Parts: sequence; structure tokens; C-alpha cells
Amino acid sequence: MSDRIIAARVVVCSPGRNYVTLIIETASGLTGIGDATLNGRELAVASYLADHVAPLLIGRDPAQIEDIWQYLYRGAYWRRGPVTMTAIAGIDVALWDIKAKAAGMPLYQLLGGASRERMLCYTHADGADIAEALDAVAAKREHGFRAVRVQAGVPGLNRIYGVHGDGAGDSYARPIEGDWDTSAYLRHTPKLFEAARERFGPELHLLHDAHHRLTPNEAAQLGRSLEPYRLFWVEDPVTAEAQEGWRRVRSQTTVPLAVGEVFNSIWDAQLLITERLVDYLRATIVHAGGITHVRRIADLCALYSVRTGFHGANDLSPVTMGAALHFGRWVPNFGIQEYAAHPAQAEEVFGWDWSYAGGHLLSGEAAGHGVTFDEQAAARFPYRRQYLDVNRLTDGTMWDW
Ligand code: EZ4
Ligand code: CO
Repeated sequence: MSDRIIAARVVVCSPGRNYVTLIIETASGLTGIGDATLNGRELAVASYLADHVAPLLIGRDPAQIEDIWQYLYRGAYWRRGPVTMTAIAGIDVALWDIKAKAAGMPLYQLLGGASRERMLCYTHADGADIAEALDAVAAKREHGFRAVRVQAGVPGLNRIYGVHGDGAGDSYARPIEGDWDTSAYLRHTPKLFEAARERFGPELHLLHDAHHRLTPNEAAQLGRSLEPYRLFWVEDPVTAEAQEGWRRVRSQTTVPLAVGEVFNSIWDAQLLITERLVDYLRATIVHAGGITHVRRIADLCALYSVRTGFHGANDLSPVTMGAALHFGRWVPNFGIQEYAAHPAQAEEVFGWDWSYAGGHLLSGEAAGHGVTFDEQAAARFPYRRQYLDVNRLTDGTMWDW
């Protein structure tokens, strides 16, 4: 007997930070939960869903995930883009949640079963200077992490990515403005990793995020200068748009490369994958069209020895982490999962059965993706407009963040 969708509601709440959640209900009494959070542009996705898409879902068979995906992607005409693909992801994940609940299975079983029992994860360590950053790494290591992303302040720059907090203070009124000077950064960063290797030895996985700030040639210089410290990866050395620019980066350095947290479709990554220009792809379930689409990206990656390294900052809700861990449990070419703990208040709104232990993340065994959402609790945390940072060169020129 086929089921049918009877309700699709969007809830925007802010338990410590903003999350957009989609709840789909079916005639047979099943509920699916999807994340549709697009940091700093949350209401655009909420409106896309509530005003344009939710009415089209009512009456459809929730089992037809593929057809609904194609209907929303091909049928929109204005295809791709972060708003559209985040909205589709919210629906897609809610529908996979429903399908797995209907089957009485944890989601990873529907995807093809477990390829591993636990997923290696990395977390963040930041500091205003090298000493402070390394102390932060030590604290994460104490907590069992085997892989740590390290960001440190650069002398002469007041505020730079990852170091001076994300999303606090005046970011409610307007974006915080960071400072940037590429040559200062290129001089300083090898010292950070030299000191990190000296203090922590060869085994700890060290990662670094250049946050789209370099030209391809500068990225090649950074990669070469970091080669002696054997990083797990350098993330986003150049802008995601610079597709063919990655040829230069790749041909000039052996440092492993990761990219894709801002990608929203397989077309953003096609050249990078098929020319083997990157090692890890960070396109995530919530921003790249859900499980249905990211599975296609991961399969293309597998043909070219590219592994997954999903974005997992805490502006992606616990729902996305739940879905990502079921995906990671199955996907044959899993690489690593980013993990930044969610704000404490998020636990009042979301419930989840995934967990952290000893440097790894574990998916749950509940039917579905294992993440619940309490709409009444969410009402206690109203949306608050908040911006991502922007970035300027020291002469005031607007730069990439
Ligand atoms: O800038 O999640 O690797 N992680 C990151 C994050 C992203 C934010 C964007 O919403 O680069 O900090
Ligand atoms: Co990043």
C-alpha cells in the first residue's frame, strides 16, 4: 500500500545558532525530519520550501524519493544554487528518514549496509598565536581526537578565519569584518605546522583550512611549504570557482587537497574529480541536494580515488550529522568527517543517537537517521538574523572569506 504526504512544515529556530528544519508527515503516521540550514541566508531557504515547494509535496507518495528529487531539480527550471539545493536536501533527507522508518531499519542499512563500524573525525583547534593554537590541539588530543584542524592568528592581522570566533557579537547586526594579508599568512603558516609536528610527533593527523583566500599559484606555494609536515589535507586553498586553477595547485604540490563545502551539485566538482585534482570532496548532504545527489557525487569520486570529507561545522544541524554518519557508515570511499559540537541548547530541541568516542563518530541503530526534532522546544528559541563574516585586505579591498 502506498503512503502519502499529508504535511510539510518548516521551522526556523535558534538554539545557540540558527537552524532550518523540515518536518514531513505521512497518512500512515510516519514523520521524517530534514535539515535545510544555509548559514546567514536561512530565511531564503525557509521561504523556498514553505512558499514554493511544500504545497507540491502534499499527496505524493513519500517512497518515490528519486522522482520527487527529479521533479524538484529538473522541474524548477532555475536549477542548482545553494538555496534550491539546500531546500531539496531538506526534503530528500526527510524522505529517506521516512523510508527507513517504514522499513524499520537504520538508514545505513537501506543505503547498502555497513562498510565500517566507526567514522574517523576531525575537530577544530584555534589560537591567537602558535602557542595558544598548540595548547588547543593538546586539549583536543586529551579528548581522544586523532585528527585536528589547526588555525592560528597571523602577526599583524587582527581578526582572521577560525581564530576569533565565528558568529558572535556584532554578527547579529552586520557581518564581522576580518583582515587579510596573503604574504603574511604564507610566511607564518609553515611555522605553525613545524611547531605542531615538533610538539605532537608524526602520528596526529593535522588539517588546515585556507578558506578560499589564495590564488592557484599562492596555493601551490603554501602546499610546498607544508609538505615536510605531512598534513592530512589543506582545505579550500583557492576559491571553489577556480576549477581549472586547481590544475596548477595539483601539479605543483603533493599536499593532499580538500574542497567543496560550498558546492551544491556534482557539476561543481566534475572537473576536479575526473582530473583527480583533489583528494577529498567536502560537498555535504545539506548543501548538495541530499543523500540522493551526494551519493552520485561519492560514486563519481570512487572512480577517481577521491574520498569523502564532509563539511560538519555546527551550523549544519544534528540532522545533517545523523544523515552523514549513516552515509559514512556505508559509503565505500569514506575519508573523514568534520565534527564541531553543537551548542548546548541544541540538545533541548534535537535528539540524536549518533555519538563521539575516541576520535571517531558512531551512527545510531534507531530506524531512520536517528535524529528527532521537538517543535515545542524549538518555539522557545526564536530566529535571530545573523551573518557570516566577510574579509578585507589590509588596504580595505573586499576579499574572499
Ligand atoms: O565557514 O560552516 O570547514 N569549515 C568551515 C566553516 C564554514 C561555515 C560556513 O557556514 O569552513 O567554518
Ligand atoms: Co572549511
